[in-house]
Amino acid sequence: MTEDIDTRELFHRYEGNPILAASDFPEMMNAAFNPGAVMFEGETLLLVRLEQRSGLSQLAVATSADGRTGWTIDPDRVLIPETGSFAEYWGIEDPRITKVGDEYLILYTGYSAGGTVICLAVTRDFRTFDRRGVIMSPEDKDAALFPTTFGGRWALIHRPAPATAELGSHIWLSWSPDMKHWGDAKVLVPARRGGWWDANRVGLGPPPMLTDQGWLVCYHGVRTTVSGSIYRLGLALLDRDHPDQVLLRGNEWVFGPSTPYERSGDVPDVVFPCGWILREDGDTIDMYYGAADSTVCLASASLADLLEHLQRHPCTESTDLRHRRRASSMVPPQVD
Ligand code: BMA
Repeated sequence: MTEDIDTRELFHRYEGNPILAASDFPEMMNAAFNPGAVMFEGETLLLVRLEQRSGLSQLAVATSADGRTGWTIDPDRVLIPETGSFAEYWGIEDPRITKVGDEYLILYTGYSAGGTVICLAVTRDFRTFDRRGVIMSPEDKDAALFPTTFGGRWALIHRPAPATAELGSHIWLSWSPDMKHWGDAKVLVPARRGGWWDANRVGLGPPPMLTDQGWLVCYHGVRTTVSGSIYRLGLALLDRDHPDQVLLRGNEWVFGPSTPYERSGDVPDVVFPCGWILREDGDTIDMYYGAADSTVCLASASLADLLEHLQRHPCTESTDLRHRRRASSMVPPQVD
């Protein structure tokens, strides 16, 4: 860690970005992006969202010894939308992977004909996947599990969407005794309002990462502009034993689209990570993200830097939802 943390970027892009594109996969695909990431059998394993030319997505495995180069793609290691499934009717997207014992729990978005749902599949080898079905009904997405229970209960971070967009889409945390029945839900990270970079819509990025200060959370915030949305990333820290308590939330975004491969593509101005890996030095975080809904990229950061940044730039805005009604009544009327 160096002194000038406030005057330099926290994340450093890999110079070989993008590390994977649709053309790296055997079948004709439109795009490869938004990968989950985990260490598996000593290698970096990405579960990549592959969007077919039909527009529907599936998930495919890519592995690499150094997490940067020499990706191996085995065409048999895929999770494809279940035939006849209502929940996966229009494909499956954006997996987040949590290792629990010998099992890898994959939460992904099912694009159902009734809206987006959160689905769970369990694997030990990333060859066969045991589908456990829908765990959150529409509209919900951007979900991950913690790798441990808290007082005998599992915790889930997710992002339901309200019927009225004006109310904002916030990150929630729900509890379950058995990973099937979820409740006791509470807003964890509300979207801010007004001119904030994370106004109106936020969602979890990779699964929470345990640090000596608590659970580090990376989330995306969406800024809506006259020329489209900008997806950027921010940080929060949750209490180690009570993950429904937010210890810190950053004020500023820490990573946003700036390179040509992030600023142009199928959906311009999007960085969207679903996985990160803490390397063996205990400090280097490799974050794998989708760039512009088109390719898979890598950016790395120092864990100590991220935690220090959070301490130095805590949230200054009241995100107490009880203030939202007044805040929203202050929103000027839309003008065409
Ligand atoms: C979100 C998700 C992501 C996507 C992003 C930008 O709502 O659907 O899969 O990368 O929008 O298009």
